[in-house]
Amino acid sequence: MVFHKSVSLLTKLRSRAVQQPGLRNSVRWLQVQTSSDVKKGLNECCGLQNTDDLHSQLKELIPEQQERLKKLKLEHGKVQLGNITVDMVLGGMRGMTGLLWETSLLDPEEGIRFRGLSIPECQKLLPAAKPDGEPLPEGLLWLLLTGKVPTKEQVDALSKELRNRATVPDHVYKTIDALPVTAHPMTQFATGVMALQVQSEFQKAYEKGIHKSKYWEPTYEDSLSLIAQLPIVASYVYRRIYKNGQVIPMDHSLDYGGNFAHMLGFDSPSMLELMRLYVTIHSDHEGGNVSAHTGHLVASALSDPYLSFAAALNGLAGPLHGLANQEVLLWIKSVVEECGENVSKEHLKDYVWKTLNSGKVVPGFGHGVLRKTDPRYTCQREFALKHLPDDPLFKLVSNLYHVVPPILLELGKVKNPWPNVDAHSGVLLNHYGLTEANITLYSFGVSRAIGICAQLIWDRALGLPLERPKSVTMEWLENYCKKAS
Ligand code: NMX
Ligand code: MLT
Repeated sequence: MVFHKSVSLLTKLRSRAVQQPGLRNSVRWLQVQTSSDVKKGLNECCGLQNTDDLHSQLKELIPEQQERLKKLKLEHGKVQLGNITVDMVLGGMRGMTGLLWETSLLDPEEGIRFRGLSIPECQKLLPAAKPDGEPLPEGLLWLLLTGKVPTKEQVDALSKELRNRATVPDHVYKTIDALPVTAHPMTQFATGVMALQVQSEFQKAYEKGIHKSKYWEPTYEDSLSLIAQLPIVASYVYRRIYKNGQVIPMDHSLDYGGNFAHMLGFDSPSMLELMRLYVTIHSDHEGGNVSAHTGHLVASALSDPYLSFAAALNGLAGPLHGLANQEVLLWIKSVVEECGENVSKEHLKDYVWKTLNSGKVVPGFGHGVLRKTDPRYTCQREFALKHLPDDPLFKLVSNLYHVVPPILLELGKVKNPWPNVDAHSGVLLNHYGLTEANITLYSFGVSRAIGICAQLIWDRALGLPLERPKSVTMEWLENYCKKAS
């Protein structure tokens, strides 16, 4: 039954793609996976044993992808991808193509595609906890790692595996407890991740002299354990700070996203669905964003997944990156405090100008790559329209969509005036009771591990080298430009 359903879905998507060029990427990817779907379908029909677990699938895929990379280097290694300008060097490397990142690709106009699939396609194709429900993040992890849409059975098995790996050693809690309860939640979270590092299989294997061709295996072990343990550490920090340390144990009948909401203390079915969506859409945003790039850079020195991800979390904690979701919620609450919930568009405009004139950015708007509304914003808006259409803060977010972009355009320097993912997330979590603004940040952190770790496993499988770009001084640039002119 599952097999027939997925074959008809694949057929539908393929025929749509013939008419929509934007879908061609997904289709190329769908064609690649058809043979293994057929094999799986046959196995199911004939009652053969299913050896399609995540680890075995990766093992099968790795040699193929290693060959692909080798061929790419050999045949096209000298092809130019563009010119590096002085502006790029001085402008945070914006627009400079310089990283290999397999799990996702960001189009400035269309937004993110996870292994070729857009967010709406993921919502349609990835298994959910209930009919027409939001995608399960475990399914996205599978997709990012293998490039294949998993079946519900595969996702359930992965959920179970993650639950089995979700035991956090006692010393981790003790390490967090050594910090004052007033320490920034992200400091407590990242400290917890560093304490988890003690268990790194990669580090142990490296010390024993593991051959480089096998690096990916302990990286896979560490990555899955880290992903499994993060919701426990994040919810421990939350409950320590805000709920007198009353910890809620994991529910072994729940999936990954559902359990995260449950351990934070929120059990309403809509909140569970929100958390599944939240974790899915924040997981990966190609390789150049600060957290992903940091994780990748640190890992390129053969630091293990715990060390690499802790570094990524510290990047995520900056207000221009992940902390923007906290800034948005605080900013929206400050609007309500000053102007009331039913603030008019005119007052809202004044408030936006006041923010800009005090030398601050309007949080939740703009992007380093995107040039249109972030599809992660759009899908959160659709969630709000379905589940909380009358929430006053949601209405405020909707009004901001009309008020902020023209003002940012008026500034004349902002390249993208449209809202990004962070413009919406805090208000949704707030609706279900997660009112403490900085919790939105750890949820982002839990989710981002899925993308960073999936790529890190591929970094090791493909043997990607130490990352070490060349830097220059202003004097060097001045001399170079003089000679060039
Ligand atoms: N409000 C005010 N000014 C802005 C904004 C904004 N929302 N966005 C860009 N600008 C300014 C920017 O500060 C820069 O000014 P200056 O030249 O004086 O330094 C100018 O416009 C040009 O910046 P851009 O090239 O458009 O943007 P850039 O790629 O440098 O930065 C962001 C991208 C995301 C850092 C920037 O848009 C921003 O600060 N947005 C608000 C913070 C935010 O929402 N961050 C979350 C990003 C998504 N995430 O989850 O990580
Ligand atoms: C992200 O999700 O990492 C942000 O949108 C920032 C980015 O992509 O640069």
